[in-house]
Amino acid sequence: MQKLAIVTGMTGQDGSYLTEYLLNTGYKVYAGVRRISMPLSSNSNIKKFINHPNLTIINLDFLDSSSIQSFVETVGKYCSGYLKIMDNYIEVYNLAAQSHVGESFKIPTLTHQINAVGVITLLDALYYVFNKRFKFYQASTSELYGNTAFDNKNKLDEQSEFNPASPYAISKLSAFLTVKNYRKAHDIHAVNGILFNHESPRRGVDFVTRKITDGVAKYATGQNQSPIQLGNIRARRDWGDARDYVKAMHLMLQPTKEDNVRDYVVATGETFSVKDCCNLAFKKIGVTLRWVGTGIHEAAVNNENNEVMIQINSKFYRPSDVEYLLGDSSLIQNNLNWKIKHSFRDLVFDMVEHDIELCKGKERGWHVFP
Ligand code: NAP
Ligand code: G4F
Repeated sequence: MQKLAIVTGMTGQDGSYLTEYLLNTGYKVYAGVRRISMPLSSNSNIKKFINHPNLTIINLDFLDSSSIQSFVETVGKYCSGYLKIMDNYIEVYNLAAQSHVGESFKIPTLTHQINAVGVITLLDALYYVFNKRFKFYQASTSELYGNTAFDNKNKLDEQSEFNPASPYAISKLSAFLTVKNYRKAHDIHAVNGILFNHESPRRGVDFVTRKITDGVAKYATGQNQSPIQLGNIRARRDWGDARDYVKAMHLMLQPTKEDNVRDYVVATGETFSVKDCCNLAFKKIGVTLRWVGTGIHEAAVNNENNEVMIQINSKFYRPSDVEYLLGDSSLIQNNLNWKIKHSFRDLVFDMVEHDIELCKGKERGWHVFP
């Protein structure tokens, strides 16, 4: 029988890959999307599958509790026949969020409203409409750890201490605890994926990897020759490929063995600095960077001709930053057979290549899930 899923945040990086993956796997998907003034079809993340016959798009805004309730009730009506059959569940993937950590310092209340209060409202509505006949995936994050691993450089796993260091992380910790409480109190298959950073050609351009690959592409195609402006280039992240990570989300809602219904860390086990990302992205277009200066005066120049390629701009510093993230995803690899397929180098090269094609006015045909 055809499986059913709800995806929130479909227009974002992960939501678009996950929806595409579920549709390709034969699911019927109900996607919650907030109203915007531009037509949805102009969102390049989703235009490939927006007219898929198994995709139903319904308005959903996490800033409005009535919108959340009416979204769930609408899906409930569509699914009533399916849920009359014993052992049928609807899978809910909650990916909607104000997901920018730096911005969360400027809009903390909005961030908390969407990322924390929105999750309580959604779970409450789901429980009211579906009772226990839904499984719930929450997009949790390695930001929960803050700087727990900064001094000892240990890998972070499901047992490591949380130390949130931003309004974003605090909102996500609230949602994490809400989900755990639903699992324990109501015996619902509700789990948190503690995902470390993951990137792709569909990443928003204000996240650091895509900002770098976009800047490199504009330089390579002659569209912009001014240096890329960055903040904390020493920060290290465990960067994976979003296309591997959406498969982990799906796996987390499949287990039937009770022990495997739990929160999982999803990470590559390798860490790179923002500087490493810059070096790799420029390498893809044949430019070797040389780093000069220190602190706010640090810069990267083209080793061949001393042209300045990267500068520091204090505007991109955060009031507090997470300096070091490195995860251990052994548990999900062992329990659910999740696999890492793409390396960080391949990911950065792929993003640069994609951005160069975008600059040239071409869009590559993505065959993400053959
Ligand atoms: P993203 O590209 O920023 O996508 C966020 C999605 O949430 C978009 O579809 C956005 O819709 C939607 N959204 C924002 N505010 C909303 C509102 N008020 N009502 C309804 N929808 C709203 O984020 P992502 O990188 O795909 O991440 C997906 C989820 O995973 C997020 O919850 C994020 O916090 C979490 N996460 C991400 C990473 C990562 O490295 N990517 C790691 C750990 C956890 P619009 O298009 O209308 O803005
Ligand atoms: O790319 P970022 O903005 O990602 P960040 O803050 O790690 O958050 C992302 O990953 C989290 C998982 O750990 C998600 F939960 C979250 O939703 C989001 O997807 O910044 C990465 C690092 C930071 O240390 C930042 O200070 O890069 C540093 N950085 C340096 N210059 C910059 C810049 N970040 C941005 N966005 N822009 C800069 O110019």
